Amino acid sequence: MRAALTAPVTLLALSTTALLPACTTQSQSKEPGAHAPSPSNVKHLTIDIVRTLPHDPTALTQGLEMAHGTLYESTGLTGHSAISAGPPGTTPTHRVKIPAPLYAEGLTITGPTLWQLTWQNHIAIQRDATTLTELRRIPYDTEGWGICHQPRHNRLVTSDGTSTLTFRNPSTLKKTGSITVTLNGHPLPRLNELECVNDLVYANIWPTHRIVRINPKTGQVTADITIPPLLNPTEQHHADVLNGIAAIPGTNQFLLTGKWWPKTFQVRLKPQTAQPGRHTKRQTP
Ligand SMILES: [Ca+2]
Repeated sequence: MRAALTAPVTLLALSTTALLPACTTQSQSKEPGAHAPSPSNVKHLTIDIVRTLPHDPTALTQGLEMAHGTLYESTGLTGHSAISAGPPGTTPTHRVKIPAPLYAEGLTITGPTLWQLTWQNHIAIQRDATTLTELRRIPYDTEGWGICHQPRHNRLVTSDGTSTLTFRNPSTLKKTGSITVTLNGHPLPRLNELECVNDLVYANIWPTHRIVRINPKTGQVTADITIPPLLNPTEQHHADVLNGIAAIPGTNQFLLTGKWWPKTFQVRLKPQTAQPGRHTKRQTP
């Protein structure tokens, strides 16, 4: 169960290598020079914190998105799921509880409405984006993890915990295509919360404090973003992993939060000057 993860102390130690599938070994066993790897075009980025905002520490964040000054958040767990909306860092002005058996997951705004996924209920809920009132439910064919909207392509991008991003019709959620996400040629699984920014897709990798930027035309990861420990040890002890990415429209900044995090962080991306992974530290409770 995704929410049952109780050992975040181990998460920061997960390296890129640890997340790669077994095929990595295969490529290492080839004769030297047989298929020399090409230089990586993946940028290594990290973040600067612009400001820190409060976040509901009881919110098991599963989806985060911002539109027209309103921050939308979908929170999970059966019997505790909800959707909320309001100015960032304030008590939400709107909140709708989602009773069992539904377990809410990602959300995305599609103009005057929004879609909210469920994890294993095979249901997607369409809501009024202003009032959050439920408009309809439709069947959803896979596990629901992340979702974001690319208006210029008239499509939704969804994740299901694998390395596949699925493109969907924004009105019907029917599949219109898919792509396998790869990092240096290897499929990258556990894509979770998504954020569409123009033609690019950002995804955090469950269960890590790591975000990748994906070119959805090719599936290739173009940037590997290391998120340093954002919570102090006491806060992290009561929290779970990072799982919320919301681009702030009109800026190059993002809001980041996580499951049961007491804070939301407004951040901007910057190049990582040290070698990737070298300064990744274990976090102690
Ligand atoms: Ca998002």
